[in-house]
Amino acid sequence: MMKKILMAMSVAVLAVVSSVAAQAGHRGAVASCPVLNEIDPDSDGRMTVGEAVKRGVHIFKSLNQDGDRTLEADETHGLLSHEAFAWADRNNDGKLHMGEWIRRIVILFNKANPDRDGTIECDELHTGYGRGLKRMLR
Ligand SMILES: [Ca+2]
Ligand SMILES: [Ca+2]
Ligand SMILES: [Ca+2]
Ligand SMILES: [Ca+2]
Repeated sequence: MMKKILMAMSVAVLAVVSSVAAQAGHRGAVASCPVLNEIDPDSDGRMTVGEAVKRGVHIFKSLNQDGDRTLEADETHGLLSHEAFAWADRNNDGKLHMGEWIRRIVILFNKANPDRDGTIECDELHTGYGRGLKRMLR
C-alpha cells in the first residue's frame, strides 16, 4: 500500500518536473525569436491582435512625420509597395488614415495566423503574410 502511494507521488512529481521543463523550453524558444520580440510590446513570444494594433498605432504616429491625420506614400516608403498602399487605401484618396492602416494590419495578422489560436508565433512571422505584417510593425 505504502509503495503504491510512493509510486503515485513520484509520478506526480515527474509530471510537475516535465511541465516546468516544457515551460522553460518554451521560454528558450522565445528568446531565440528576436524578430518577434522586436515588434511584440511585451516580448513574450506570442503576439495577440490587440498587441499588433497597439504597435500599429505607435508605428503610424512615428511614421507620420508631418503630424497630420494620414500617412502619405512618402511616409510609408519602404514599408508598403505601391500596390499594397493602393490596396489599403479604401477610399482612394491617396492617403492612409489610421483605420485603413490598422485594417491592413488586422487582415495580415489573420492571414499569418492560419491555426487561429489568437496569436502570432515565431514561425508564423516567417510566412509571406507574416513578413508583410512584420514590415508594417517595425
Ligand atoms: Ca505578446
Ligand atoms: Ca502624414
Ligand atoms: Ca485613404
Ligand atoms: Ca498562431
